[in-house]
Amino acid sequence: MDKLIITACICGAEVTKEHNAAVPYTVAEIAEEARRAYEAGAALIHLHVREDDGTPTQSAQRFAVCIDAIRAVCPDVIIQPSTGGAVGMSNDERLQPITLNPEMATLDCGTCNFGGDEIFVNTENTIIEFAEKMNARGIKPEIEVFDKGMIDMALRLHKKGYIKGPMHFDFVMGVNGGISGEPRDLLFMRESIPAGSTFTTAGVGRFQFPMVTMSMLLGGHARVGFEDNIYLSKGVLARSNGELVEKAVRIANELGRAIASPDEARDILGLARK
Ligand code: KMH
Ligand code: ZN
Repeated sequence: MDKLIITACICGAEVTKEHNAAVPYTVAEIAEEARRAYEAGAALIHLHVREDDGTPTQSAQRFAVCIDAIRAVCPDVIIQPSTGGAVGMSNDERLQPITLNPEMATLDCGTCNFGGDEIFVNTENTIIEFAEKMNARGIKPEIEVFDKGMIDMALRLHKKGYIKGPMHFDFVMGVNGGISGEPRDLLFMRESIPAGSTFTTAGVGRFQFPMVTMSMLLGGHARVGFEDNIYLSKGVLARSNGELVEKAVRIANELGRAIASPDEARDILGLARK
């Protein structure tokens, strides 16, 4: 089994300081949360950025400043900007961070209810546009799928040449509108991707640690962080993303799964070093 790549999704676009005061907004807070996650064992930072007041933004300039600040404290970590941004953003707005030519970025492969009246819109043409623009820059997509049908969409676009292999998936389990986070759900997702693909698993809320544990057992990778879950255990708020990464490392140690360094993660994911 490959070493375990731990992704820290430190900030997200929807979670706020009202949910957990440790959610980072400012450049300094984002860099500090990245540092804590990295020092605890994260090889990859899935990055959203905010204005100082917490408003989500996809501004390339804000991403550049945050990436520089993260690089200063985590020199070799893989930084994966979100192209999902926040619900309601336009495609052009969402695509801004790819102009910085990151090693990776997310590619969301379908439309999904996000609770209440929120809909995260990714039409087929949007997915193709994002994939082509990422291909042109040599950016490896992390294929974010919130439901099994989104895997099928990714496989269709792979067949048509828009998404290159080997593919790397992120199974997001437990969004209010997507697939749930029961063991059978993760087995179904894992069995639906082609041999030779890699996957990480993100469980939302109470599904975070059950899903990452199962992912570790299945040979997948693990994503933890405030974007998906703010609790260390039932009713106990995590004080930083670092605590969530530490917990994932403890579980991996118990299961005998070694932790990948950023460069080992690059080899596993086939990333072109930039
Ligand atoms: N904030 C969600 C609407 C991604 O990063 O690519 C979308 C999201 C997915 O977080
Ligand atoms: Zn995200």
